[in-house]
Amino acid sequence: MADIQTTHAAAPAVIRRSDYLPPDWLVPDIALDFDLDPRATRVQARLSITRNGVHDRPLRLDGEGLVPLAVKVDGRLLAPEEWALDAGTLIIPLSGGAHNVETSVELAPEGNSKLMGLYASGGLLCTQCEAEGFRRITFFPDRPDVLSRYDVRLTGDKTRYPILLANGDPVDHGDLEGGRHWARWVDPFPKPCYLFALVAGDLACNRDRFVTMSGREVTLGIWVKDADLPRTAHAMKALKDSMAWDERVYGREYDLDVFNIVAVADFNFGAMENKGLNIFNSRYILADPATATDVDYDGVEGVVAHEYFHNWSGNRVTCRDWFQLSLKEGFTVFRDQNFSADMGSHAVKRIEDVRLLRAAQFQEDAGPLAHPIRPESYMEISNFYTATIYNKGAEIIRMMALMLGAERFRAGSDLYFDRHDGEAATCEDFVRAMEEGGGTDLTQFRRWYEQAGTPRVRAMLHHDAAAQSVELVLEQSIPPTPGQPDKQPMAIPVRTALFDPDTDGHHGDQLLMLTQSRQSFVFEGFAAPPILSINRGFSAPVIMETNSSQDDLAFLSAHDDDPFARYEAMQQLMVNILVGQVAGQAIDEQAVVAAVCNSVSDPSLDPAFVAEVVRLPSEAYLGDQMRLVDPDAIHAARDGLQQRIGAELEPLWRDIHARTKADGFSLSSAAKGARKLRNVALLYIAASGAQDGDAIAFAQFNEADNMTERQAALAILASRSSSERDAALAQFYDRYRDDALTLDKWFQTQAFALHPDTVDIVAALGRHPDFTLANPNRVRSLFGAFAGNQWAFHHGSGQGYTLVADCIIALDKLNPQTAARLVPPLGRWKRFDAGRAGMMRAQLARILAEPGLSRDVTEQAGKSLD
Ligand code: B3K
Ligand code: ZN
Repeated sequence: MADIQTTHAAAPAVIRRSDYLPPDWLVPDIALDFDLDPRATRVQARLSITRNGVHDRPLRLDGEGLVPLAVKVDGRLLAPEEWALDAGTLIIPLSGGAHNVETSVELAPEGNSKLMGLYASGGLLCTQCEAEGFRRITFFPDRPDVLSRYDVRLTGDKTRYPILLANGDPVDHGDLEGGRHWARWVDPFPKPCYLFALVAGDLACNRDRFVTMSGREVTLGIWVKDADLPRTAHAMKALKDSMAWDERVYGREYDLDVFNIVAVADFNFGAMENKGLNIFNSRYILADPATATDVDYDGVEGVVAHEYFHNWSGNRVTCRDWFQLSLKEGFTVFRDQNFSADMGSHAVKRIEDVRLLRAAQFQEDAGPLAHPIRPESYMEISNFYTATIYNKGAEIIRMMALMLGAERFRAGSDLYFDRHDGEAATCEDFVRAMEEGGGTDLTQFRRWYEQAGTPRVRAMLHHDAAAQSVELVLEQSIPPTPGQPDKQPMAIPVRTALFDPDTDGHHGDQLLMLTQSRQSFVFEGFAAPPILSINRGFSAPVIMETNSSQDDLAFLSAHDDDPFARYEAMQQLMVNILVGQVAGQAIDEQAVVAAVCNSVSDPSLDPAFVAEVVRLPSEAYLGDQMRLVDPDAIHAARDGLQQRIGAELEPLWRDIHARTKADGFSLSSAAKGARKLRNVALLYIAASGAQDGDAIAFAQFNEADNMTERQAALAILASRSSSERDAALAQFYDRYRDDALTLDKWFQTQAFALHPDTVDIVAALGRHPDFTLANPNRVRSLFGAFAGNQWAFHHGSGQGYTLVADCIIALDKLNPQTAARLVPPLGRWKRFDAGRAGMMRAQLARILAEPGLSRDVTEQAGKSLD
């Protein structure tokens, strides 16, 4: 592969964790004055600064794209030779230990297509500062360990911007001449600048209240466009549930008089936890039965909770530097996962979380962008908001919680919050608090923060009939990852049980600690060989390999009392068949058909759980199980098994589909579970080859009173070739063309479709009048979804690679952060045949050769080519 030459600009500078130095200057207080205008917003900043330690270094204030209109120190206007601008940074030599520094700049939010800093979205002005957007608003030491009290005054046109919001509590407001008005907000809690926010616009409010555990009343507001008000009830409920949950489970109370959330249509991420003023991608706020699926409802609940929980895990205790990002993100994901589990089903939530971890994080850990949850270096921090930092980070906290037990984990988290309240902390501070508060030694466990790569654990069970004992041998290995050729053994908590096949019971759930490369555990009292249930609850984020037979897996899929292990046994049963078939082996499918039949016929099981269990693993997950991915063979094998399960159990699926039809809409767990199972039944009816499959799906599409059933039917039809398919897509478009979030589903459903023409369809959709690169949701719906469709993206023609690369190149000029997130699928070339690998590399090289490429995309594409 050495033939590919790239001609690109010098690689961006590398920032290293080991280079951390405390800030030279602190900013205990900042006053900001915004004169808002979409084309010319004036920002005046007054910083009280103090020298940190003994040194003679000048004040350096980060800036990006800013031109200082005036610079004053202690009230005196500086002459241009008294300051300097170096690559955006404002440098002011100062002699004393404390000063007031004032700057003023002008911004054009309407022209800000990066959606970082102050920008315009649908008539609103809003901000996004994490990680380094504040430097696009004003000159400031833009690093998370500089904490300041903010006093913010917003002035703007009263008709255009009747609502003026910022962090903290509102303290004053008033009218001005010429139809203008102002508002002042003060946030008493010192915070890093990445948590700064403002919003100005014509917004309606869903207002509510929450009384905290100490009896303080908090005014809650969810601010949206007037027409969207009816779609805010679920978010408000989620917010109040989250506030109560954090008090009950972590003893953490809200601390300001108001808590505001604003929904915006153009947003690079899901949402942002700015102190007292969360700003959300509207897709995680707005929900009603006609346009939101149950997955969307759960997404709203989970993200509202996540951002709220950041008030403690992120805001009150923040990060010292961006290498510590998982300190707030991993912990907060763990908190939101447990909240959602408490609100719904623990079993189903765990399955969903593991499925996501495997799909996103295991892939990342196995590729060129693998990094530890506490990285050692980066070029562009925006590239490190990854599944590793978030989801693997959450698993690391989960393992600590498991090892410590609930009470000791709570003691550790109390110590962490209390000890570091108001500080910028490190991952090490968290681990130390867990050790001291929880009374344990996590020395070896710290390797989870240092080593990238998913550990592989091999489990072998040997029965000794004479000694009536079993020996469980566990071996761990961690594959090399970029910059880390050799790995040390991890401390891996493995929940295990040994089942007696005759009684269906087991001999107790045990937590085994695997700390060496190879370890043996002996269990006495087994006259007959038991069946191994291992990594129960997915106790550790590892790839587990066992010597379990298909019979053992079938047994566990019917009898395991740990719901995750039961799901896992069924998945493994399916994986073994499909991977075997792709390798050319004929493996009996009957065991899976029988196991699926058992699960759907067991009335004691929760329908939502059954729906998870009987679904085949995704094509991408099957690809991950193979050294070399053959997308066509995987698709054919999976399609074949789906058809067989559909056809053999057709009467059962028809029965389920008929009896799960609800009378009216409800968001109860039972109703959601019924819809989930109903949609799986429809999938299998359609897959069975039944003549009326498309008609049944089309009928569900037409008759559904909710988006969960309508979209599922559309997705099933989108993968087929029939007049019903075309009619459903056309009707969906006509009905929802003016509703951006719902129209996203139309794009996404077609991009995900397992249809032989998906590549051409996506190419055409990229030219559709409703497609725009300016809206990240729309881009993700089409090209993000498409890049996750293994069969289509890896089309043998290589056209899929070209499409995504074209999008990355065009988008990079507008919004590098969102463009960079599309790069990783092209970086998986090592897992594909030489033809595909060559084409993927050629696209990466083409991207890198693009003049003026952003730091974001340069880092991702450059690392992906290595
Ligand atoms: N903390 C924000 C992340 C925003 C990152 C933008 N590059 C969202 C969250 O994790 O809650
Ligand atoms: Zn977060």
